[in-house]
Amino acid sequence: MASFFSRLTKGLSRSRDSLSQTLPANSEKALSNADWLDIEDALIMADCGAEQAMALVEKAKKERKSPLESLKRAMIAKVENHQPVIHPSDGPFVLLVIGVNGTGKTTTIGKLATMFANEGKKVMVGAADTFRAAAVDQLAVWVERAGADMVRQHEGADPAAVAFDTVQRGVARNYDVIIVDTAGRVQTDKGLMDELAKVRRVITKAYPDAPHEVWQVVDGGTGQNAVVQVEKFRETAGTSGLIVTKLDGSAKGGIVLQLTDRFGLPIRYVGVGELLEDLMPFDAEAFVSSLLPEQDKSTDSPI
Ligand SMILES: Nc1nc2c(ncn2[C@@H]2O[C@H](COP(=O)(O)OP(=O)(O)OP(=O)(O)O)[C@@H](O)[C@H]2O)c(=O)[nH]1
Ligand SMILES: [Mg+2]
Repeated sequence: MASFFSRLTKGLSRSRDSLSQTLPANSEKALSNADWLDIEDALIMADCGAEQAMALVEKAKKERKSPLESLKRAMIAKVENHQPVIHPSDGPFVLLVIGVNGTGKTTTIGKLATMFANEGKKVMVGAADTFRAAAVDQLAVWVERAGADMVRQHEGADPAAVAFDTVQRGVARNYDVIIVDTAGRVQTDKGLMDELAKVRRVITKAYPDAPHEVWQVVDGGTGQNAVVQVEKFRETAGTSGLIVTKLDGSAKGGIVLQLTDRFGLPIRYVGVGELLEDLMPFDAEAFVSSLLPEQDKSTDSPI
């Protein structure tokens, strides 16, 4: 877990470095207005968005704690979300995974399938990305590694038919978890967004309360555009949670604060690399700590 935290920290180091310049790690001293403006700028540079950065600074300024601690608390309040994952009382948990091209959906499904399988669950994955045979093969590798099962059809098959088939079979054969992969699509492509809406509808036809969760995978390096992506996917497919990937790369991290604040959606997991173990449940406190200069306190051990 510690190395996990350090990978996340490394990816977000740019944001942290610029905040370190103005935010003293262990000072109780009040900051000047100019200092707070510098912090606001650093938050904007970290992809927090101008409105959000201003709101965070306003809130932190009013606190009586040290500036760093105050800002940290304000940021945690934005990203924290205690909504539990919806689990059906009986029958399989059905998860639909959606998002823009290349955000990491298939990789994340591989990681999730492995995680569930390691918990002793029987996992079925549906390859409803039928655009390219290679996409199905990529998923098959992950599924096999996870010891899960997969429903696939020929290249070019109707994704909704694959999704229906997956859920129907998963229910009939008493699987514990059913995960449906979908092709990446840009939110401006009406045809493909309609197709996604249809995938969701047929899943409900196959099994009335499903999908129990719809998770959008967002590339953490996307920046501001992630906001409109999430807005449109939510309208189309009823997104219930987010997974933010590639936080090990050049992502600046602040986008997570914008998304949680704007949509009130929980971040379920974050991706910090391409390997199986590089997916971790989202921890608000650990995440915010990794964006900020390290606190000079012995109690602040990583996770
Ligand atoms: N560094 C890093 N790379 C990642 C992460 N998650 C996924 N990737 C990589 O991102 C690339 C795209 O991942 P996929 O899982 O194929 O993405 P996708 O959303 O399924 O793509 P499409 O199906 O084409 O829309 C792959 O090279 C992955 O290894 C992550 O958390 N960190
Ligand atoms: Mg994919």
